[in-house]
Amino acid sequence: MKLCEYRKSLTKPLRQSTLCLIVREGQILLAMKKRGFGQGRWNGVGGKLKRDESIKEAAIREAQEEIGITPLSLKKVATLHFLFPEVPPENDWNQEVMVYLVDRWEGQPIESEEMAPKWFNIAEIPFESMWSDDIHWLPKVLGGTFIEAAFMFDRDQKLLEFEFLEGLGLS
Ligand code: 6OG
Repeated sequence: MKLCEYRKSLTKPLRQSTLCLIVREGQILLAMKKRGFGQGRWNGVGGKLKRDESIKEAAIREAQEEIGITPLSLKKVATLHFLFPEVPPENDWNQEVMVYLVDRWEGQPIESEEMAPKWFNIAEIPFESMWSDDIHWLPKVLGGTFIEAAFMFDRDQKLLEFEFLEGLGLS
């Protein structure tokens, strides 16, 4: 199925999730996911919203839980849809992810049960050990472009197709 057809076939809103990219002069803090969805990949920190929580509250809570820091500035830089048409809906892999850049925070990044953080030079981001969508949008948002995009994967988490949807009011 084509990405545009699958998007049209979706009948309910996607589950919302957050992703914070912590940045400082020329560097980005990524964290290695130690378990569950995305295990073995470097990523920003984030996760699903809890009931009655705003997106920003969820982004802050997840950063606290996963690497022990409290974001003080959250700048929205992307809305991304991740779609897995071949995976049963009850697995809950389809999601709408709000991405934030964070350049002020409290606390020192520490390893948790779920994630192990590490600073990378922006010129040395380990894309080969990240979700395969990242190379298509992360350099753009780090360069200051706001992104709306949808990415479709197969059951083995291989990227099949993607679309940039700037200006189409995705979120
Ligand atoms: P939990 O479901 O473990 O949070 N996430 C993705 N990030 C990237 N870069 N690519 C994807 O392509 C992703 N799918 C999900 C959102 C999952 C965390 O991983 C992000 C959340 O921050 C498929 O609670």
